[in-house]
Amino acid sequence: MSAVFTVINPATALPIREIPRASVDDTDAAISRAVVAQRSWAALPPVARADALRSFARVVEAHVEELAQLEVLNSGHPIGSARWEASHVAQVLNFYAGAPERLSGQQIPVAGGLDVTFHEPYGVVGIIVPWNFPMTIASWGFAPALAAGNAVVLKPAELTPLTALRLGELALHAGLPEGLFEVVTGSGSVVGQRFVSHPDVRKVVFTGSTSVGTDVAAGCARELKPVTLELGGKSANIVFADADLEKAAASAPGAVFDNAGQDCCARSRILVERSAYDRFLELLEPAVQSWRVGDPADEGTEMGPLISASHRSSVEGFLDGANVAFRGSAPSGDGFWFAPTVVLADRGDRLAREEVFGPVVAVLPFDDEADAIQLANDTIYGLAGSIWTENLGRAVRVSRGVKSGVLSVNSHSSVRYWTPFGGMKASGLGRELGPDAAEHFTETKNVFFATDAS
Ligand code: TAP
Repeated sequence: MSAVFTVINPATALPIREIPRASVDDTDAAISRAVVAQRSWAALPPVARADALRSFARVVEAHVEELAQLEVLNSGHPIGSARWEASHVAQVLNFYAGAPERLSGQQIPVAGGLDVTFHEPYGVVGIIVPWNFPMTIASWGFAPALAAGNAVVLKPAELTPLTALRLGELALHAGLPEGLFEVVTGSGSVVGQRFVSHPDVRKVVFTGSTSVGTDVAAGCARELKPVTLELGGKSANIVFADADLEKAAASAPGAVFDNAGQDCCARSRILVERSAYDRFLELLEPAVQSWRVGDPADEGTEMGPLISASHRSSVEGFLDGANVAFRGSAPSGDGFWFAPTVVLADRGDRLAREEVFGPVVAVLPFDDEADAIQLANDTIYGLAGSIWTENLGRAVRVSRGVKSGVLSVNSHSSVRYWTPFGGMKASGLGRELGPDAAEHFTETKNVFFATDAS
């Protein structure tokens, strides 16, 4: 394996720059620096850690445009989305800057003394992130982990390391101690695996495919190391005939084609009640055709290219033998372009069950409420989903019946940093974000102080 790898601009297929590929020794050195830095970080007064994270947030805020432009270049994200992502990192840091002073333990009544609990940091936390949302997903791990008194070693995906590297520099610029937040670039099989096997990495946060996540979890089990997994999805957008069909159809392209469908929460199955099926498709077609695909640097663009040539081939493979209803448009020429595609699928079809991770959506009819729930749950995944209905009781029943970690009714929202996020079944283990995330980066210690005089 070469000591460097070349980062490519997915909108042009041109090289951007070469990035070092860390060896096991390089990774071990980063972990050793993190071990040292963590001891002093955890010993700081909570207010000092809070101040340092607020300062990091301010520096990120001041660099939103630079980070956004890097993401446009490296990931092909539309500039509007990339700005949102960079601002989101600052907001996540600000939110968890409130955590150090709120990590209260308990006082538990015990005869003959005083029993109290402490939230102790794990030590060094290893965070492995994918290429689809490089900086936001990283921040969901590093902000609460740092807030709880841990050091972080972060491995970005080889395809998209640029914003993570810049965040590492900005952390130092903000005054975070050397070694506390180490960004280690390189391959998953070397750097990522070393996070799993190294005895000083005491917790792993992995976001990526279900197959690699399963291996990471198995490796962590061998080391008796806790792991959080955020994995794949095949989320359902369930549209009942009593819904506001215009609104449901107008919002459906954004729910699946955002980030070119390379979104674990993509509503890549649209399930429509049979009596509204034809009308819904009529409304969906113009919405898909007006979805703006093009140069990610252009302010009006809603969708950029796919991340790589090989990923485009994999997405294309899903269209073999598929019943394509209609497609949107995409630029031709260099870059890994793929037009948004709507497919009419049957229940057993690969497109109805497997994650595409591209701008392809399968539309399926259902008969009634029970059938909708059964169909929504007919996948190994359980990450996100949406329910469109004007019937409140039905909205409650269906949202309780669908086995997914993150659902929204009459909207497609998935991620708010102050609410919990994560999947059921093959979509993951554990939760990120929300009010409890910092606590998830601690172990509870119980201490009994005897007070009896004798
Ligand atoms: P993966 O191939 O699983 O890669 C994810 C990360 O794991 C990358 O940094 C990768 O490194 C690293 N990795 C690869 N092999 C590894 C190993 N043996 N040990 C440790 N780390 C290893 O996924 P992807 O193709 O990048 O991302 C797409 C998948 O991620 C989709 O299934 C998607 O649904 C899922 N995803 C889920 C979520 C949430 S929040 N649930 C969010 C985003 C994406 P390199 O590739 O750099 O070598």
